[in-house]
Amino acid sequence: MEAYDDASDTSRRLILGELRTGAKCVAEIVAATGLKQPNVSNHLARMRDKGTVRAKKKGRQVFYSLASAEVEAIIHSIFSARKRSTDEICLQELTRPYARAAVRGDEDTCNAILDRAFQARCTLLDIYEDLLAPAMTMVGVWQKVEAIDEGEEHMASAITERMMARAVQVTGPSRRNGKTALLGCAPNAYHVIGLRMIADYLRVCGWRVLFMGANVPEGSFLAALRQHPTDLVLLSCGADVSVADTVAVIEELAQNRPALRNFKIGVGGHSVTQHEAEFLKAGADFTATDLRSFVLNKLPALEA
Ligand code: B12
Repeated sequence: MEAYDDASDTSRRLILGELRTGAKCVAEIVAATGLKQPNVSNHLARMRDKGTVRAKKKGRQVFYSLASAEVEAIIHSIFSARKRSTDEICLQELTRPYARAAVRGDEDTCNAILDRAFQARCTLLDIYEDLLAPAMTMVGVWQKVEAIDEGEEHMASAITERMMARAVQVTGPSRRNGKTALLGCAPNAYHVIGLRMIADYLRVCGWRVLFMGANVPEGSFLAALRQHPTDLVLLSCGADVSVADTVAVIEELAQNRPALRNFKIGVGGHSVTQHEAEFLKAGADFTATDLRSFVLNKLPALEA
């Protein structure tokens, strides 16, 4: 059924979510989703051709709604699975117990917390943004006030990376969308957990993902880009000490991209809030402060 296909696309899922509550015009959908108007119109036209939505003219305006009871049932089942996850457990309440277990090296408890999230059918986005990312922020606070030592921080990081491997296995990839993303950190940049979250999310959305991880040696990004036609290069800069190295990588990528496929460059990580201007000046097309804002504000255009 085409509706399942449409709901696997991030922008279309947002639009279909809005139409669940009744017919809406383009302006209302734009206001509710934050997507750009041409983007919304384009998706609606395609979904109308496929029989997922229908259009009805009222006066001078066109209102869109889900095309049939069958489509409504499919969209309802997709969204109620998502809703149940937030109804049954509150991931934010599990953040502290998770972080405490992770710094103690108590992987069994971390696994058990993750199992609860799976049972409640939480999405990968919710598990990453509402449980694992805030838990790691908490670990950072504890380390800063010296309530834990660096070894415990490392242990929590390693456990979290293993939990993410589990979460992404459970979610599984959707059908390939034909796009390729290359992800990595500049030389001497070691904050990789956030970037891995982006990589996992792209993979489940159907992207081909080339994940190079932390501390990618000089020249390796270009070597990989020559080998693999790539639509998007994503870098993470987790600490201010890595800004100069990250800027150097962006400059090198931006200089070489006309000769390669004209890929977009995006930067995220803890340092983008303070250093966004430097990354954009070096040639990045965008920055994003977290996974959810990347998914909502940047991914739709990249997938269009
Ligand atoms: C774990 C950790 C480490 C681990 C990293 C292990 C690993 N495998 O990644 C280790 C021990 C290696 C480490 C080292 C250091 N760290 Co550290 N670290 C942290 C900690 C506790 C958690 C980071 C984390 O994983 N967070 C969870 C993830 C999910 O969050 P995130 O990285 O921000 O990612 C999210 C977004 O930023 C975004 N995102 C991230 N990348 C990308 C990329 C793209 C393209 C997009 C779209 C989005 C995106 O999406 C993610 C999900 O929302 C933070 C504390 C904190 N408040 O964040 C400090 C922190 C980031 N570290 C810090 C520092 C200073 C360091 C060191 C310099 C310490 C030292 N003196 O050696 C070194 C630097 C190493 C280096 N050169 O890279 C500072 C940075 C402050 C600053 N402004 O510079 C922090 C904030 C701690 C603090 N409060 O002082 N660290």
